[in-house]
Amino acid sequence: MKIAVVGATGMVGQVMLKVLEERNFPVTELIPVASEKSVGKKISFKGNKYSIVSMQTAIDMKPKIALFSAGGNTSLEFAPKFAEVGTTVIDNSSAFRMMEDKKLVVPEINASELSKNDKIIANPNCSTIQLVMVLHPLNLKYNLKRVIVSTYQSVTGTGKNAVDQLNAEISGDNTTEKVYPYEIFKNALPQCDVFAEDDYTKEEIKLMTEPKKIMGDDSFNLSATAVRVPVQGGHSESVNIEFENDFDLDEVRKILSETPGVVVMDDVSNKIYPMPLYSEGKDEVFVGRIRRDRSQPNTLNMWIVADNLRKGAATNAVQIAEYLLKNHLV
Ligand code: 11C
Repeated sequence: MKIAVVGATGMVGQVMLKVLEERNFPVTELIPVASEKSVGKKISFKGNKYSIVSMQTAIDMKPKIALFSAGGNTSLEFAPKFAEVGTTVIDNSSAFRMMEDKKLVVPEINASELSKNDKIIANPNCSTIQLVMVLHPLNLKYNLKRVIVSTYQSVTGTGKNAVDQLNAEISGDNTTEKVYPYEIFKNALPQCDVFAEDDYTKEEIKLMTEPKKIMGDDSFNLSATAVRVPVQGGHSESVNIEFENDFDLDEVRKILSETPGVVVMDDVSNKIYPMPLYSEGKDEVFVGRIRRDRSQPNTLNMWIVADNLRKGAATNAVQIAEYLLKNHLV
């Protein structure tokens, strides 16, 4: 299968290539696409070298699937052009996520909504994906009432320049161009992305809107605070969940440990809990610190960690592609 990866030199694009390779996705021809300044450069994939091409060259080659991770404006301009030549686009930007006629997909939850007519499919925000992987199975059993999520997000979510800023600050170099409004080393920024409505950031708004669309349920309330921390291996989330119905903690652990793609790491007597250092490079969503909220009934607290470049972005996109292939939708 002819596959294009748009944004092939970016942080997510590179992980997409790695995940396609690792999962042995049946790529017969890879079409790596990046900005004009990278055209002609070579990248390696499954032992072969491929030249980076321009967007128009890639469109003319009519790939079956294009995995996009090149920013919202690029997606808005070029995803429809790929769709016009028959390519199915799986887009990692926020451009199409909340459009009514576009599907927003986490395969473990709602891939069955997909049909052959979906030519542009949206991949959710990274912090959303790890949250819904845990919320969804619990919602089916206990019925969500209200969720409060506070995130601790890796600098890799911002991109290469943010990783460079952190590493420069760690090494004492304060001359590197700053991506964030403040230093990130030895700091925590209560701002991920720009401020938007009602003094929430765009990241917080994504966290409060995308889960309802993916889960097909807007009957519960969601409130989010997103914080950037000097961490690289993944995003962490402290989540407080109030249910309509009461639960049993052992049953919660059992439900989550039986959920494909979720791993329970919850043994505090042995100091076992998820951490970004552990999740880095892994495809699963890790959950621990599962405990009752003592302040009110039917409520629990938990800690969710995942590699934001993997399940939060590249792996989820490749899983969508795998589903399309398996179900003859491309
Ligand atoms: C962050 N979640 O960590 C963002 C990165 O809408 O896909 C991904 C932004 C998006 O800042």
